[in-house]
Amino acid sequence: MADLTALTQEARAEVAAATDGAALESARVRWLGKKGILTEQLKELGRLPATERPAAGARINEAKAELSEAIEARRALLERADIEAKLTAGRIDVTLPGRGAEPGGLHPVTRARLRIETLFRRAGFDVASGPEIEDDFHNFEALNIPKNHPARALHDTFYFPDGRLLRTHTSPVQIRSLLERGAPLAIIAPGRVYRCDSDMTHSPMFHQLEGLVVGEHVSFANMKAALHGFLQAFFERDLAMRLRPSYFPFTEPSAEVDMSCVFCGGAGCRTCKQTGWLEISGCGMVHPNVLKASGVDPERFTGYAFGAGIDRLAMLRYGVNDLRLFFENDLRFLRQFRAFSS
Ligand code: 2U9
Repeated sequence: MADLTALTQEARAEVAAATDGAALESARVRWLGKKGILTEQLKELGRLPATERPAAGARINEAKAELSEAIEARRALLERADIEAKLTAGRIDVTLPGRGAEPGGLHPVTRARLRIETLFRRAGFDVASGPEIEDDFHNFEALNIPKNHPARALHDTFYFPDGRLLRTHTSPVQIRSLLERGAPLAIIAPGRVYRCDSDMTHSPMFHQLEGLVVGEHVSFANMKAALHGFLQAFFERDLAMRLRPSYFPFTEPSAEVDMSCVFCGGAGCRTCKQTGWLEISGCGMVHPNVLKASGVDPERFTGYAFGAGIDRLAMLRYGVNDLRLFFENDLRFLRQFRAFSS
């Protein structure tokens, strides 16, 4: 029989020299396979005297077991090294700057609306909302605009085949609030409104802010102070404000609200058409018919209401000269508002 110790040493050296799984496997087959060198040794046992066979067989099996263990240990080592190599090659450098991580920002109209909501909340108003698809009663009838009233023609209403409509103002929100909550109450209703009208200064969808205060001693003077206070807070400056007589079916008396031009301070410029004034809102004392339709006793309660365009407020605050820019969603335009807080 061959020298088992020498054979085992040679086999171990081969295993130790294997640098990948394939080399290791071929070493295993060469030494421990069916026709492997150590396996062949077992077949030689028959040539030994019977008394030596058991001891010799045991030594061969021991050598086979040791080699098998060495092969498995080497396999585990190579596999670990392989995983380490893969991890090193695929390592992600978390300190590298990110790619394309552009922060988003709120739309300027949203910023203006949030700013308006904050200021009115601070003054004790609740923020109310309601459906954009309305019925004739909440959008017109309850607001003292009966069928065939000329004011309906001014509203350019989008109708659905079933008679429902896209609200033309946020006034129906306030009718619903009055019907649900009753008086006294102080709310603003900001939101989208729709009119079948589109040109340089009109969009078929725009954003309105309306406000309503109903109580036992609510006066025209209260309204004037609230509106002036709001405009000064919104534009963060001292502004002059004036009221001009006007007409709305849902308020009596009614007025248009002008403020001194935010661009020229009243001296006269292109934006204010050299008048020094900008038309910014409409307002008035809630018509008794409107209070009645909302279940409020007009003998006991009075109220004021106002309406303004949020888009226009945003244009004036941020210096935007074309309403359509708000609706095109051109990123080059929108990006300019990222830095504003509100
Ligand atoms: C109730 C009672 C009264 C809401 C009012 C205006 C005056 C007004 C326009 C301004 C520019 C609409 O955005 S705009 O086109 N609105 O002038 N709106 S008073 O009056 C109400 C609302 C609800 C229950």
